[in-house]
Amino acid sequence: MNLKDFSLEGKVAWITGASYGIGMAIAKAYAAVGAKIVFNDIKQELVDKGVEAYKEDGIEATGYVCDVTNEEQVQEVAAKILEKFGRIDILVNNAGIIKRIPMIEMTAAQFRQVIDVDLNAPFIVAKAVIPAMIKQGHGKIINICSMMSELGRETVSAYAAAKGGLKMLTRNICSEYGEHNIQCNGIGPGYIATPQTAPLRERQPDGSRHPFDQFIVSKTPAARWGNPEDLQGPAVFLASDASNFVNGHILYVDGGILAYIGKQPQ
Ligand code: NAP
Ligand code: GCO
Repeated sequence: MNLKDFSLEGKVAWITGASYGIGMAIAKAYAAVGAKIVFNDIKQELVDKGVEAYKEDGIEATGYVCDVTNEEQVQEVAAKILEKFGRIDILVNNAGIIKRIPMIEMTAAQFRQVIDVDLNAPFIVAKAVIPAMIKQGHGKIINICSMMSELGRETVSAYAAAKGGLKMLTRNICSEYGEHNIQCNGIGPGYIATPQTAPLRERQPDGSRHPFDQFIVSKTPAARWGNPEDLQGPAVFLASDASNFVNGHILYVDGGILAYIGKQPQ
């Protein structure tokens, strides 16, 4: 075992939706171990903010405006990356949305929108990079899954359907392209403190903690929310040569949630 196996020196990594939050934390970790960072986001304003934030950390990230549900835009970004760097070693399908609406109140259009961003888009982006990865003779694809790849919860039917599907897309990419030395794995974050989960942590008018916040802390053996930084080590591992025989796996980074039935009554 050579610890250099964890290095990403000289590799090119594309992280989708990485102008803040989990995607940015992963990108910063990749840069710290030597990778060149490319990211996209849906709005110019977000891309500009992202580029600035990377710069503050001494990272020269390349940012593109691109809607991951738009196959033409995604293919264009893949072509630009190949033109600029000549390779795409790592793809992280991070961009995602959630709609917390009881299923019988959710419109079919809202359901489809979540499926489009959280499931169809990872297919579109992976499809855009796999040919280059085959040519290179190697590639790493990491799909950001969720607790909802395994568990259900009130109000997140579309998200759970998409993230469950993303788990199976991960296994299928592994099955279909593993022989080309492409490893496709997932990371299933537990409850991570980011803007996406901010509504679940809002203080109550009387200053007390949100009931969902209390519920998550009691449901997590680690007894806390995760931070985007908790995902950095696992993400580096799955992007690096240290994981070359790990394929089709979902690595849950959840402080133990999936292992735990919940606090027993006192
Ligand atoms: P997030 O709010 O989901 O951030 C994702 C980024 O993707 C945002 O910048 C967002 O832009 C962008 N995006 C949305 N739709 C897009 C599109 N069509 N094309 C391009 N970019 C798009 O924040 P996050 O909490 O860091 O989540 C990152 C990933 O982790 C998501 O896949 C999420 O489902 C997953 N995840 C999060 C948690 C958690 O607890 N936070 C737990 C498990 C899994 P906008 O700001 O404009 O929306
Ligand atoms: C929710 C969703 C997400 C979670 C995450 C869990 O319960 O609202 O599941 O917001 O943060 O995806 O892994």
